[in-house]
Amino acid sequence: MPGLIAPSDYSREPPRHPCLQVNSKEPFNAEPPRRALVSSYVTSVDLFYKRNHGPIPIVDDIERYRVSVTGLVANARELSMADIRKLRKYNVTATLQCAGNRRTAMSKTKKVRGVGWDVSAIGNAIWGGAKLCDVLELLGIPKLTTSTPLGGKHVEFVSIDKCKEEKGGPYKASIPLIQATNPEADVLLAYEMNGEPLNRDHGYPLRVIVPGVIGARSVKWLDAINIIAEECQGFFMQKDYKMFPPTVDWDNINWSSRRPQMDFPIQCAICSFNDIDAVKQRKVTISGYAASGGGRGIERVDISIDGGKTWIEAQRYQKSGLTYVADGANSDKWAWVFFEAEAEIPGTAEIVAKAVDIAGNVQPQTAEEIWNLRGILNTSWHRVQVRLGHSNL
Ligand SMILES: Nc1nc2c(c(=O)[nH]1)N[C@H]1C(S)=C(S)[C@@H](COP(=O)(O)O)O[C@H]1N2
Ligand SMILES: [Mo]
Repeated sequence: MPGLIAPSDYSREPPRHPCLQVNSKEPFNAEPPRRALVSSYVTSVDLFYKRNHGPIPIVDDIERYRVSVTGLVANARELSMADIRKLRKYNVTATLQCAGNRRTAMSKTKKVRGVGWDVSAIGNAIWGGAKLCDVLELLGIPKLTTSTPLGGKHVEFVSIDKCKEEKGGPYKASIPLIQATNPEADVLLAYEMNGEPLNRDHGYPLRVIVPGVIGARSVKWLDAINIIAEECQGFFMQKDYKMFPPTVDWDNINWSSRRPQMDFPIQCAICSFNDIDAVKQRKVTISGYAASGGGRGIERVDISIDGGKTWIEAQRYQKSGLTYVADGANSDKWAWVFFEAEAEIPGTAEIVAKAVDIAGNVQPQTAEEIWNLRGILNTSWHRVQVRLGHSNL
């Protein structure tokens, strides 16, 4: 596609914030420190985790940039940024979470393959752009369409970055057409993040945002949108980002036996402490984030200071001064919820957090029971060991 180019090496990467903890340099994968993550409900672009599979693409001429929309539709089109900006603009506050969030902790049970992440491969931003359903309507696909007359049932997003896993080909993923054409699903073609044009790391000039779904489906640096009959056959849909049971290992894996992961499950993490930490006073404030997929709100966050024997309920909030109500008119449906609780700890304490969503889904107790070879979706109870004493660890 003219206007957008994909370098084949890492000599032209964008500048990045020095606070980021870098988990892999090439491709660049990094997350902010825990405490910084929960310092703001809307994550700053600089600190937002960066998850890449190749060198960052470059826009050489935004005027020439087009995204092609083709496939099983009567009238294919090429859309410029001006065409997309002409459509009604929506600002959707949505949390993006990598399926690999908390992978490092899962590896402690038994080694998993993949980039290691602490608890910060997640962030919450205000994404500005056009709704995908409005873009598809330009092509004559009505709202809430399951299948086009030509048999299109999925919408594939294709990028231009060069990914090793795709043997140098681009990153791609798809979602069902019914979700793409549902205005309530809020799937965006986003050109802004927190009121600014997207930066290179996050998909400039145009990316997909699929709220409530693992980050892997929110394709950055969009080159083409294809209406297709079957779900995308790319590596990241078929040979990655699938959840297997603990019995499956690299010698007996059958990738086609599982569906690609879409919604993320209920998750929460404590961000006010490291996994092993020290405090100067008995009285502590325990805070962090909770999020669930599919737009499910957070019903409850439970905190224990005795390893899970007894529990107290944490307070939840999205905006200060406004009580968070799951499914409430003032709540951001697709966004994380912060929690906070105060407690007095004895000399040493295992502090635990677990969240419950509005469907009553709860987090599993241990990583063992959900261990999977790719180390995705570690949503086990988050435990930190805290002792009274000096904090120079
Ligand atoms: N083109 C492209 N899109 C991509 C990726 C990628 O490597 N290339 N990574 C995906 C994954 S796995 C995640 S978690 C999110 C991360 O988005 P972010 O870097 O803006 O946080 O982008 C997704 N979209
Ligand atoms: Mo991811």
